[in-house]
Amino acid sequence: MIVIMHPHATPDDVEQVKERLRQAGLRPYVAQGDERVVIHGHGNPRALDGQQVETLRGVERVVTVSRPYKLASREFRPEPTVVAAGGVPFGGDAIPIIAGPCSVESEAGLLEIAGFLRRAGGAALRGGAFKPRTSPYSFQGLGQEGLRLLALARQVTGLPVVTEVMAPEQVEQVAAYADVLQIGARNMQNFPLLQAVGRTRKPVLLKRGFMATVEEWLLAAEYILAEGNPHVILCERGIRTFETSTRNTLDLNAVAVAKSLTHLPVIVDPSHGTGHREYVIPLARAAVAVGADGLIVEVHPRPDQALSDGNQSLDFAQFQQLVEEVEAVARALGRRLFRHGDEPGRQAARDGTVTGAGREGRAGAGREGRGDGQPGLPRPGEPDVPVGPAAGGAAPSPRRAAAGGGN
Ligand SMILES: [Mn+2]
Repeated sequence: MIVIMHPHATPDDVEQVKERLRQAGLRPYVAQGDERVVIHGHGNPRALDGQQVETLRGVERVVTVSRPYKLASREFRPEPTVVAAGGVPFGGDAIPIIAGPCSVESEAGLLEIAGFLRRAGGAALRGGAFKPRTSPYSFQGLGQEGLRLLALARQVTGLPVVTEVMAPEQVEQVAAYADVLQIGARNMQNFPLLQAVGRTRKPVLLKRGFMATVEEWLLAAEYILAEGNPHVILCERGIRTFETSTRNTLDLNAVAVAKSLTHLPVIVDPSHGTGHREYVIPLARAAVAVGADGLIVEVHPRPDQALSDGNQSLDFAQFQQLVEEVEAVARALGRRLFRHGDEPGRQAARDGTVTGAGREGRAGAGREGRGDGQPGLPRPGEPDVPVGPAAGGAAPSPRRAAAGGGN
């Protein structure tokens, strides 16, 4: 049972509800959001009549959620959540495409890609600074320098930045640069990491583990939501099956299933989902057709020289083709591609979002936090964090440009 309190409910009102839940044998768990308190009563859902609880002072409504994930469920929040990531809405009518190299390799290369994407219809820039590689001998990423280059690319192009965080102790560092914190497939059940990103207010891109069920994926999202961060975007990226002709089997079933079970936006990664560039465009079309709220694809100007995942990276011409074809599918379904430069007021009005807090802020799922209500990071809720002093005025770095290799 989930009890959503009025924004003006007093601490006494909250205490009274907790006591009532305890009397019924339920364990109360208080989530303190920015606007209101939400109390979960864990235990037998039939132990207490929700209508009785609704009559208590300060209670706005009571929701009985039968799913193991509560805050992520459609039962809790029937309407779709729109997550605004650096000004780009995920979960509305518009379909954003996140694109970029697998790894950040060099300044010149990253700026070349970002500039192209901005012109070609990319909504956000992806790029790994910290890379989880299957082999310890594979390229591990540029780390801090990669973060700096991503922030520089954002400054130059205006594209928000999506990058992976691999460990709880990295969250503060990555959150200082990124607009979206990516949790990779291998970390989907790294629960301390999920909690750490949950304590920020940065949008989180949660990739599905390649051996995780949809329910496990949604429970992973629940870890983030339960810490008070409502800005979760789910990403299907392929699962491991007996099939060997593709790197993974892109599970588009899961997109349809997840969309019916959760209010969170669901996007698709056809690059890792297939592992071969010739299949990326067809599966991108299919993803949009099945109802995905966005795409994330790997793009590299010279895929044969990429330091990681060159096989599945599109070149620039292929990315343009993807945009055209996906746009046609979106239009056939009454949706459209998100493009920067669409007049912002109109875009926001159509999507029902004005700012990151706009649409989510209104309803229950948007604003719960943990009982302690402590934001984990110094700058919660800021959609954009400047390049920062570490960038040293964003001066070009010849050292890195030279060391970058592939680019
Ligand atoms: Mn990759």
